[in-house]
Amino acid sequence: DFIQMSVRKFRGEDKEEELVIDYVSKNVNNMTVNMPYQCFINGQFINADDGKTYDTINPADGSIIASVSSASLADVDKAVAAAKEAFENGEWGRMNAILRGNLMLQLLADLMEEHQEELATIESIDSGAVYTLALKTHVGMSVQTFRYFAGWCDKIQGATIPINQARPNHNLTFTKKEPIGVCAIVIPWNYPLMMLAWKSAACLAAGNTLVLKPAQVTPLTSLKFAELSAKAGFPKGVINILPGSGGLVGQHLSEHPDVRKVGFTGSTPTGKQIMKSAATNLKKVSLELGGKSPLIIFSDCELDRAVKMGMGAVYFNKGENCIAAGRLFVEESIHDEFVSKVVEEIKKMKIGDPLDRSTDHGPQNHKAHLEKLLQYCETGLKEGATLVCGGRQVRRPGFFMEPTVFTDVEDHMYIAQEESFGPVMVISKFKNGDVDGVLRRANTTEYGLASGVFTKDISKALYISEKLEAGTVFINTYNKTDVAAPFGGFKQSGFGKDLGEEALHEYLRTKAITVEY
Ligand code: TAP
Repeated sequence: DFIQMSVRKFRGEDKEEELVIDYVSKNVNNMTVNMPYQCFINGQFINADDGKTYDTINPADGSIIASVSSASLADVDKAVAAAKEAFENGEWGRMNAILRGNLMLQLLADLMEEHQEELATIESIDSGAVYTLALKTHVGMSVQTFRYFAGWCDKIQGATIPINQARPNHNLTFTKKEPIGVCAIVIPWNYPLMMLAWKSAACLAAGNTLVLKPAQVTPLTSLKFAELSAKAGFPKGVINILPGSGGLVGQHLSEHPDVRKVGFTGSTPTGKQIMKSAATNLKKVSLELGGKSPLIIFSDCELDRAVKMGMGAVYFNKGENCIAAGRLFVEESIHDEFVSKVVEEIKKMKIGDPLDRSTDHGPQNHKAHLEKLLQYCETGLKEGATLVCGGRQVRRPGFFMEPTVFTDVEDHMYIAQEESFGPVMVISKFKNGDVDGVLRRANTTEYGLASGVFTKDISKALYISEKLEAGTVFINTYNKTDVAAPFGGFKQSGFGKDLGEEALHEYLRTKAITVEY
């Protein structure tokens, strides 16, 4: 309450404008969820300038959840202008860093936590994530991310640097870390709220303002977040959310002369396009792109753990996981046992309604993605890989896909090289003891997001971790992502980190100030 009072005092009660929200409400998951569906610009929910809308679909049954505003180019211009005004002349820039931190930590993160069931339910119906995972990961880690970055707000410091003196005078140089200005954030559909949190929390902690475009197919938790941010007390214009098309809204944001930074997560081809667009005014970019992360399993591992973790590495969030293990290399001597254990475990997985607490595996995010995955499996079969199980759509309404396993996957095959972004385990054998051979194969990819190794031999594990060309290496674990650890890829998986202290610096610029006395 003290913080709320401080924010109100700082902003001046008279400046409070009433927040008018038109909701789409639904009774689902034993609760009522209230979902804003309009663009959020300059602290207000408004229809798109040209009145356009589109439907967002529940992948569990194909039903329409809500008709959402589809932002136009005029809306992008309005949102960028609001973010620029808020950055240059608004209360945000004058707010003490400690108050900014408290706003993120107590008011926003606490409010998100208070609404965690509602957020997780919306995330589940919009993205197909199973509710239990949505609550723990999609929403839980988003809250943690805001708390983590809130702690950085008042710890952003420069350095004092002894430079050559202009004798007989003295000189001193000091550096200041400044926010960059208006940032655009463009995110994908696999973890809609968490991708928002990873980028926005670092961006706001650094003191910037932002315009965010969620993926068209999953706009609802971003808009709910906009509501909570306004209720938490964020000044108008600091956070703007524009649902709409990538080719239009995303492209215009990337080209916009008043946007100084783009934070992007998505596919490698779109990342390249964004880099080209950003060249218009040489904006700073950070790109978290596709992956085909290798997971190497040696015969000297703890096999049951490797099976469990290996399955999580592939099937977590129905495979719609950027760091998913895109290819498993299993040492010949344990290959058949590993595969049969995986198949046994798959039989125990419960596929069904994502809101059911006992469900392990929900629907794929949207129809076009499911169709792409089925095509991917067709290609694998045509190329001569062995389909051990799965490969088909599940016979029930919605966009469900069977957990799939391919073996005998050879290096030249499409499924060995390209990511599926779905529940498809791609297994290749390697010769017993051939450490350098498997390393070479694991690195023969233009991607370099994550990787993993299972072995009890610590020297071998560290040697492998040194040689793998990937931004993240997991040893005897997988998917162990943490808000404090930098996350991001090498090579064509992009550059610039999310999370950890490094992410903060993606949203700061350094000014060097020199005095003579
Ligand atoms: P994309 O097609 O690249 O879409 C990502 C976002 O970019 C969407 O919001 C999209 O809008 C927008 N976009 C499309 N064209 C654009 C353009 N010309 N300019 C600006 N923005 C544009 O990726 P996707 O298929 O949604 O997501 C899956 C991919 O993301 C996978 O490759 C996956 O590996 C990667 N991913 C990577 C990570 C990390 S951390 N490296 C995390 C998650 C996902 P629409 O809504 O219109 O499509």
